[in-house]
Amino acid sequence: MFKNKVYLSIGSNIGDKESNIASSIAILGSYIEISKIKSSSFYKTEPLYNENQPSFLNIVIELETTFTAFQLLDKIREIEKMLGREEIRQKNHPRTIDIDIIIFKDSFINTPELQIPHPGALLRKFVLIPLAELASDEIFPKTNIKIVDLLEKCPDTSVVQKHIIDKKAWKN
Ligand code: PH2
Ligand code: MG
Ligand code: MG
Repeated sequence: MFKNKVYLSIGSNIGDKESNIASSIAILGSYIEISKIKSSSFYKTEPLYNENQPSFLNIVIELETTFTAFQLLDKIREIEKMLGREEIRQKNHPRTIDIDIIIFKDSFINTPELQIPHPGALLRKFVLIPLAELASDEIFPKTNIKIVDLLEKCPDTSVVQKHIIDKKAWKN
């Protein structure tokens, strides 16, 4: 079956952030419909939009999948629930895990429940910096601009720092 190349942004700012992110990757990798997962470095990032909350850990992962975008969204919601994310939650409040589809092949989707490419991605260094690590020379869908050039133009001035991961969190 045809495989779609996908980029996901993953963030956590409650509890053991490293292990929350590690678990989300492990669960994604357990589906036979998902393969070739590659992760960016981890970044410690200043919270955007609601500054009155703990700092985030953020990464971007690349993967291939035979899921459609909406099937992947369903799985992501299940994984977020498994990892303790509360279902009814105000926008921009702390979360154990948040997994957002940034790019799904060259798809353009604009529905109330799913927008692809992610409309906020170009304004967020916590997305563009790890994305550029994996795909700097790729064109961001619908912009005709390389990801590395989008990062250069990004107006976001928040702090995004490389974070050395604690290998113990990855043993389970
Ligand atoms: N996610 C948000 C809002 N603000 N800030 C950072 N640093 N990292 C995030 O993942 C993040 C955010 C909404 O999903
Ligand atoms: Mg989000
Ligand atoms: Mg989300």
